[in-house]
This record gives sequence, structure tokens and C-alpha cells, in this order.
Amino acid sequence: IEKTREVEHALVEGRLLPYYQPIILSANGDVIGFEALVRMKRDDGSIVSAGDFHEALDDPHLSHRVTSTMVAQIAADLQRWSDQGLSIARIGLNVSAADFSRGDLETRISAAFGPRGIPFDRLTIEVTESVFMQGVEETVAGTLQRLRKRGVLVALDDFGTGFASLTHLRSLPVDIIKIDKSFIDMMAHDASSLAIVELVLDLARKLKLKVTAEGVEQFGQAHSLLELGCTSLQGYLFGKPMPQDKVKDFLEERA
Ligand code: G
Ligand code: G
Ligand code: NA
Ligand code: MN
Repeated sequence: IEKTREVEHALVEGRLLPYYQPIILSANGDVIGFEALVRMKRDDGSIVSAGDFHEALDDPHLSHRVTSTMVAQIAADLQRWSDQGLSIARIGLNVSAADFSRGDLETRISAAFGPRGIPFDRLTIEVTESVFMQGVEETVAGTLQRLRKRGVLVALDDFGTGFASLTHLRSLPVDIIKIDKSFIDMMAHDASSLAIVELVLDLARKLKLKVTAEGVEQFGQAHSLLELGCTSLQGYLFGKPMPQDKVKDFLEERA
């Protein structure tokens, strides 16, 4: 409750902001986009990660408002980057079940992107399987389908940790699977984690889905994943989540 109030306060005062973590194309190391991760700025200037206020994001009303502020800031940041001459292909936005229950996700994205002339194909929506467990599967699928028609890609996040993953791959409009960090952490040490990673990559090939490996920290992991055919990589090895104004330097240093 305390956390929820603190986050609400931060929201009202404009102290919730997106940090951006790079996503890398395995084949050539190009930066193909960034995932936006919400951060809370405290009055003393310190930055708090979403993992530390997860309870607040479980509150449907607050979570809905957090998404709205994230969408608005992502649109503004995309415009700033474009004005700086940077081409950033896509930004990943994390959404939760609450974002689907009111049926206004598309409207909220339109309101932020439309006036700036930013096309929907600059956005990837990241959903976890939990959004399909709240008895609103049809609403979720319908919303995602409409967004995809406008160019949004859909990523299934934390893949492998939820329930009935395979059912969701069959019935839902998904473009990208994000393999959960826990499998990437363990694949070098544990035969079953490696087997699961291989299985997911094989399945993705057959279903013509792209795969992003999350939480890549070591060069050896990146190397194995490339050999196994994983199309894109994300993790501290390439970059930690960073504020909007650090992205330009990051891209220029890599170029
Ligand atoms: O780096 P980090 O601590 O931000 O992320 C922790 C968790 O919080 C992750 O599971 C991530 O999906 C979630 N998260 C990060 N940013 C957002 C956001 O903007 N909206 C929602 N709903 N979840 C987020
Ligand atoms: O649940 P989701 O996948 O959206 O959130 C990703 C979480 O993992 C965020 O908290 C992000 O900051 C964190 N993260 C991303 N890359 C790495 C990494 O290489 N190592 C660790 N420890 N955490 C990471
Ligand atoms: Na995510
Ligand atoms: Mn993720």
C-alpha cells in the first residue's frame, strides 16, 4: 500500500519515466530496438527499478495510468531521437492485463503517436502469459489483432515461465517470443535448460516467429545463442536500461 502511494505520487509529479534497454540483432550486432522499462525518480534523484515497485503495477488502476504515461513519453522520445537524426526501429512497451480490460489501448497509443505522425510500426507490445489468464482472452486477442494490422508487433514475454505457453502460441497473434532470463542463465550449466532453449528456437522456426533471448550477460551465452539460431539478444552484455538522453551516445559508440 505504501509503495502504491509512492508510485502514484511519482506518477502525478511526473517522476515516472522510461529507461531504454537495447535489443541486438545476433547476426551482425546491429541495434534493432529498445525495451522501455519504467523507472521511478525519487526526490533525491535516485532511480528505482520496476522490480522494486512491482506490487504497485499489480494495481489495475495505477497500472493503466503507468502505461498511459509510458506511451506518451515513448512517443515524445521517438520524436526527439528522430529530430537528432537517429533512426530507432522499435520500442517495446510492457503492458498488463489492466491495459486490455478497458478496451482503450489502441486509442491511447493513437492519441500519443498520431499527433506526432509516428507510425504504429515503431512499437512492440510485450505481454506476459498472465494477461491471458484473467478470463479476457478474446478481448486481448482482438485488441492485439487490431494493433498488428496497424504495424505493431506482439512479443510474448518471459516465455517458458507461465502456463500453457504452447496453447497461447497457437491461438494468439504473436510475432516474437522472449525467452526468459532464467533459461539463459542456466543453459551453460544445466542440460534441461539448454534443451528447452533449443526446443523453443526450433518451435519458433517452424511457426515463423522471431526469438529474443533475455538477460544475456556473458559473451559465451551470446555465442551459443547465435549458433543455435536465436535472432536477437538483450542483456547487460550489450547494455543496461538507460535514460533517453544516453541513447544517442550509446548508438554512436557502437557504430
Ligand atoms: O528492470 P525492471 O526492474 O524494470 O523490470 C521488472 C519488471 O517490471 C519486469 O517484469 C517488467 O516486465 C516490468 N515492467 C517494467 N517496465 C514496465 C512498464 O512500463 N509497465 C509494466 N506493466 N511493467 C513493466
Ligand atoms: O520481465 P521483463 O523481461 O520485461 O523484465 C526484464 C528485467 O530483466 C528487467 O528488470 C531488466 O532490467 C532486467 N534485465 C535485463 N537484462 C538483464 C541482464 O542481463 N541481467 C539481469 N540481471 N537483469 C537484466
Ligand atoms: Na518485458
Ligand atoms: Mn521480458
